[in-house]
Amino acid sequence: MITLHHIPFSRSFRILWLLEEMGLRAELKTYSITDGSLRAAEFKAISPVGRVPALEIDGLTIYESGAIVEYLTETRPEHGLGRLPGDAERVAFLEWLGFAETQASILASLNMQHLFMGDPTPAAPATMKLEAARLASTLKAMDRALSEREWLLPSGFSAADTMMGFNLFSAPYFVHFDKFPHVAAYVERIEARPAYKEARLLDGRQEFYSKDFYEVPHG
Ligand SMILES: N[C@@H](CCC(=O)N[C@@H](CS)C(=O)NCC(=O)O)C(=O)O
Repeated sequence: MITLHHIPFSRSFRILWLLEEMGLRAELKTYSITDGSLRAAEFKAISPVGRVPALEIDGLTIYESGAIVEYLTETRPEHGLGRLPGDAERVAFLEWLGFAETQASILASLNMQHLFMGDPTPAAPATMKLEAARLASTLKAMDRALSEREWLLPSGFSAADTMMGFNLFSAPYFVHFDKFPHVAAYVERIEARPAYKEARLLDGRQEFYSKDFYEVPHG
């Protein structure tokens, strides 16, 4: 029995999708980001600052999406979705897992500024502009890598794609993708994957974004 602590359209999708790629199905415990359930003592016993994902598997409870990805790929190497020590792509694999959080932390800041700090908190246009530019530079790095290959690692699809690919749900709300054609084509390849499609059906409705694009307001 596998249990995934989950919020629709959040980083727990990385794990939902990876499990589908492995042919594994978790029971979902779904939370809302706004109703206080993440702050309950019961959930903090699972994830110390009340964040998703957390995964219960093999008698363990694991939080941090990167740690979960490493655990799943190392304990289930038959799926070929990790790059184990000794693999020529090991370092690149680990770099993408870390880079996914570099990029996601910028997205979290943009989400905070544009979506969650409503009236009467004043928006901070200078911060929004800076974070959008920092997000664009991470997309540029991805675009460069993807100009040479279909997936982030030269040998093919891996869990690095589930870590980074999830970020591309949110990124187009803040940066237009027309400058990043290889990233745009990569999103199409992701969306064509059967495991991704299945995970999207299981994910649930996003309740964050109410606009197609969030412009930086004039400060
Ligand atoms: N580095 C962590 C970040 C987890 C995280 O921040 N998750 C967000 C959802 S995408 C969350 O649970 N936010 C709830 C909150 O900040 O209260 C990971 O990769 O698992």
